[in-house]
Amino acid sequence: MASLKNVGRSLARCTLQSVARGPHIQSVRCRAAAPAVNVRPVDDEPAAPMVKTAIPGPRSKELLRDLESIQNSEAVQFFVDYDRSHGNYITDADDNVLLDLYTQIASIPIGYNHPNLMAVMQKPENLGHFINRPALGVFPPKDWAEKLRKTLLAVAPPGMSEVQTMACGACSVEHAQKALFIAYKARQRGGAPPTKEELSSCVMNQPPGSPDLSILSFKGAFHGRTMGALAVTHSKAIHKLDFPTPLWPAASFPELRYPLEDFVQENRAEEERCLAEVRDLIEIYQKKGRPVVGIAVEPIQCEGGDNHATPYFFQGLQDITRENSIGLLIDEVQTGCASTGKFWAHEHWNLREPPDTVSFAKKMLTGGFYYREQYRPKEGFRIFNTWVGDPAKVTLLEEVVKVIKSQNLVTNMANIGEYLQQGLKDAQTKFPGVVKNARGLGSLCSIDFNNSATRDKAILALREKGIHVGSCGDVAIRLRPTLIFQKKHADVFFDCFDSVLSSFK
Ligand code: PSZ
Repeated sequence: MASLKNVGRSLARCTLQSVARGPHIQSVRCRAAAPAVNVRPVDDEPAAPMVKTAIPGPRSKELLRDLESIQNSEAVQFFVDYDRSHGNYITDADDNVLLDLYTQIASIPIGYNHPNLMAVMQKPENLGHFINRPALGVFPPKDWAEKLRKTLLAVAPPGMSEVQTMACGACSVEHAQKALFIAYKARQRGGAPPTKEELSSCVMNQPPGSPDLSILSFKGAFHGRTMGALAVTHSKAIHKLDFPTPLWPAASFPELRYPLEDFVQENRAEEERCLAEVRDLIEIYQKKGRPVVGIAVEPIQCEGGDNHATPYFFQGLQDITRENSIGLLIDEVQTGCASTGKFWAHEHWNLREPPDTVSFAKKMLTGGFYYREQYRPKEGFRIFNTWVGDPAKVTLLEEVVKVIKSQNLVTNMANIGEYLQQGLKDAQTKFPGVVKNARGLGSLCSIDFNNSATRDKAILALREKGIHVGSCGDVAIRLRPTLIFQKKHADVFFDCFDSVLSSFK
């Protein structure tokens, strides 16, 4: 109950120890004649938000009391009627209809109850995938390779042709990390099998079988909450408190000034500083006897506050991994699947070669990671668990990929992203004392408030008007619209945003 009364407090509490960041705007590039976008309207999508009660309303509060008798439900914001949510609009348990720019923490690709996905659920030939969840690593369905080709491989990052499915995002990051460790040790052994001593010591968490190795990550990063993923997560204390995570190096992530194009020199110097820190840490940890086997990085630090870096930084990181013969893990759990105006955010960087591993989840519906050939383990059962994913989710993804391609939704995200970013820039011009640092890449955009309290108040004020957005970092609100978000939806958002900001002036 307490949390529903105090959503603001709860939001504030989640910033126990966040890293304040500088703002950045990604420049919008000119595109060659893009294919026409043809976003088909979703049946039953409301035309506008409609708010009838406080949110959470009486029914949500009642349901919360019930849930709280079973588990800690402090994080719950409101209960949802998923059957009555359509397209870009979410309907809560009290019949309030909200335009959803947060989309289940950026994880609904083509809106609620998309008709094509409803149809997939009803096809008799798909039922087996939904009813019988297999142990994919040992007993895959007969059409599994074909399904992977039609889905994950059809949208694979350029130059990557191998993929491993997993369940959630953290699990995907964690197994990608394991692929880096396995490849590193395999290289060291030069083709020789592990020694008897390695095999017996690893079972007891002892060297040499359980070696002292590390993965370098960045301050402000979020990669998930399982222990390996948590070891490279540094965004908030609430994620980390009480867990014995290993002491691995964390470098500064660039704190850039915005708009990026106005501060090219300063930002270049800041990125050089961070790259130098990465180089130093690799050397220090080598000397310490805890060598770095890879670097994990998000294309945009999302949970940490939507912190951007430029292609120069990521190219530099890749150079460092090449110089040191270590792996690069690009975590695209939040940035992947078209929202940045390219299918994968790292496609914006013109890397010299593909990254070594790319993790995904959220809008991809299944977790997993792509990897380069040298990161394929030589033995079975090394990257493995009972389910290693779920064909039911990949069956849905097949339709999502079809819709993305047939309606040119990647281009839609580039176009709507430009519109959203411009709207945010206009807002900061109109309300300079209230908001600043409008920034984004495609539709994945955000804006900062002067402090956390005002940001939290804005989120609640927007919700009262029927607009659902998310927070990130200490002072930002972030927009994470569906891939079928259009100008008409953006206009609804901006009308309400303008009125909330006017009330703060
Ligand atoms: O509080 C949480 O646990 C949240 S709030 C947002 C996320 C998690 N994002 C998940 C995420 C991510 O954004 C990146 C870049 N990498 C990994 C993850 C972990 O994914 P899940 O939550 O599926 O384990």
